[in-house]
Amino acid sequence: MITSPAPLSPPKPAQRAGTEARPDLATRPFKSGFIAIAGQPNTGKSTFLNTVLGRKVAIVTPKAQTTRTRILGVCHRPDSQLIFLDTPGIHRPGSSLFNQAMVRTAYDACQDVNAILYFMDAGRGVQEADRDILARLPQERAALFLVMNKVDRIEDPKLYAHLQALSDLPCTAVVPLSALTGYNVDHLLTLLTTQLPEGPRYFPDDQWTDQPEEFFAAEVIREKLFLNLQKELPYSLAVKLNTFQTRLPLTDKEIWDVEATILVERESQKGIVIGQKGSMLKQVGSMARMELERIFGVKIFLKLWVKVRKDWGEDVGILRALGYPAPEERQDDTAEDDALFR
Ligand SMILES: Nc1nc2c(ncn2[C@@H]2O[C@H](COP(=O)(O)OP(=O)(O)OP(=O)(O)O)[C@@H](O)[C@H]2O)c(=O)[nH]1
Ligand SMILES: [Mg+2]
Repeated sequence: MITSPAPLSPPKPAQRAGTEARPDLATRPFKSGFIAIAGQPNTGKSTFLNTVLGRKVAIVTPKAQTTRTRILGVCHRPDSQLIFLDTPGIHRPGSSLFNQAMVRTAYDACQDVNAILYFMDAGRGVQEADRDILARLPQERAALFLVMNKVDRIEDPKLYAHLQALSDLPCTAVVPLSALTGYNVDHLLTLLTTQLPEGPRYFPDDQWTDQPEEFFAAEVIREKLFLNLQKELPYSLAVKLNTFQTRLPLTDKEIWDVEATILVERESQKGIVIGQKGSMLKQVGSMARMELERIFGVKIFLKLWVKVRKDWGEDVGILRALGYPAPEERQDDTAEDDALFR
């Protein structure tokens, strides 16, 4: 009989889920470990995580700097458990406290992991910025995989040139990949497993993230704002969940009340987010509600409010309340972070 092992305790080989049809797996050591997914913004890190897990745990948009926090995703395989840490894209943060904290979050996630997947966009190739960032990663402690993602977008000769440009960089492997089509994803997972130590199942079989549902709901609303709003506006907004509860009494179909506040930095932005006669807010709300209903399998009543919170990105208290990275105090290392791309 297959039983679910308790979290954090190494399962006995005979109890591993999915091993009954493969006796060889029952005798192989179980492997597990942590893998950071890092890279410049928009290189497909979150798309990769969702593809590997076969479900959405991280929001994805065509805009850079979509991911703002470290997002943990657990990939359960018969012989291994791969715990991925998706990270904010590493960019030049300038003087913004929030952006500095995001970049620091990405570097911090690369400490104390077994492997780092460094993502690049095949449409852009290898950039000086990639070399600068790679030089700052703790490569001596973790296996480094250089991932050339979005290869579905380029012709082979261009890909060969990109791979050639990586040949002088020390790493465990260079992997051309398409997170969107799934090309080479299984191969990368197999390579990764060879780099992991024997270890326990850190998470039970039915857990694939450590993100609370509330946080994910706020992220989905933010994704729809990113998709619908133009230019710089998405970077000026944040979503704070006020209410996330089951409506009582329970009916046949569960109903959740979800209320969220969209924070913007200026009064003029508030008008754009609300739109003509509320049209933008309605569109965003309806897209978010449909997706949340599909994911959670419940009926959702969603209310959205818009509030101006000038410079919320500079306010440590607000950043913390939003669940975003926030430093203890303003760090005077702008010059160092600015140097990332030089
Ligand atoms: N053609 C193609 N597009 C991809 C691939 N992977 C990701 N994309 C697209 O690239 C864009 C950015 O993807 P994300 O997964 O949000 O990228 P990210 O690296 O997480 O971005 P940040 O969170 O901003 O750092 C989206 O429009 C994706 O659909 C791929 O393999 N092929
Ligand atoms: Mg992302």
